[in-house]
Amino acid sequence: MFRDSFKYYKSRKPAPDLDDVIDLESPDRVAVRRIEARVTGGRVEDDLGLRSPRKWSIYELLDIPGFIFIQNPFTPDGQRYWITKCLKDYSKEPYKLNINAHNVLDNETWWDICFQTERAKNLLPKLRWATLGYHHNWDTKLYSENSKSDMPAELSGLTSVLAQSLGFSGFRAEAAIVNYYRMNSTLAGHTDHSETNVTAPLFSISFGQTAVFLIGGPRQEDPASAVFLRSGDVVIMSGSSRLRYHGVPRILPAFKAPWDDDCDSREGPAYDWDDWRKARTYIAEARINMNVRQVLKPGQIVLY
Ligand SMILES: O=C(O)CCC(=O)C(=O)O
Repeated sequence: MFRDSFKYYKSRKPAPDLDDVIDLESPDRVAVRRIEARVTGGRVEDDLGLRSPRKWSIYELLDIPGFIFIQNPFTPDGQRYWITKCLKDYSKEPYKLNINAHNVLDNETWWDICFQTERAKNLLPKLRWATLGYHHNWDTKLYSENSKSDMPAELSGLTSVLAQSLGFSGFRAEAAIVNYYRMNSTLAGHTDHSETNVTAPLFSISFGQTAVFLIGGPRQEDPASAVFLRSGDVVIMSGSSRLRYHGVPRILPAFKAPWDDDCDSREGPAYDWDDWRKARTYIAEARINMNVRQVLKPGQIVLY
């Protein structure tokens, strides 16, 4: 049952045995179908901080049809670029943040306070989520035409390239949740069913420390499998996996830090090195997940 597995992996005393967690760094120990990326070709991958799709390792879990995993397709510069974006640009207007409700920002941004003032200690761990595009309403679980911002072009571009590489034509990024996790954070089990379109795939992109990601079945009663998600890993919930229960019972210290690696690529996305130095201190003890969805059906222009 999902709830029992969640409790098991969340427990500190006793700590869980991680031997059964699916580790796609050792894909031979897991029942998978390997997928070749469709190569779109072009410079667009460089600009988005992606390696050439020819080099991606992509697997579909046979026991969870439609659950597709791309093992870190990002260059080290790509990791630094996206981590900095999430912390500096996606944590301010016009996007919505959980901390807006706390009235702690007075014409300042979370980034400015946390990385340029002494007030960081209190506020830094308080950022838990940002919503971009159609803002997810956590109470009603509904989207509304009256509550939306533009989607950042680079994030739409990233998910378009990922979608095209996997043969999902026509994917439109219309809503995103950026989840910010500290080492003791968890995300309770849920299904993502607020979108009018639950047939389009959902893209989940992780950076920083490692998550134990738990995925069950369509019902709470179904058993769940745990999967390690490491920095750069991309999960696509498509087909029948799109509406399965999932959550994050545990964050673990990463044993590798690909965001610190040197880059061998010629051109990458632009980010400010000084900003990265600040973002790096955050990600040393945190995980970020960008969760991107299509909301509308093909041809649909507005929600109602
Ligand atoms: O952090 C993750 O890997 C999952 C996030 C998620 O499930 C969500 O935003 O709905």
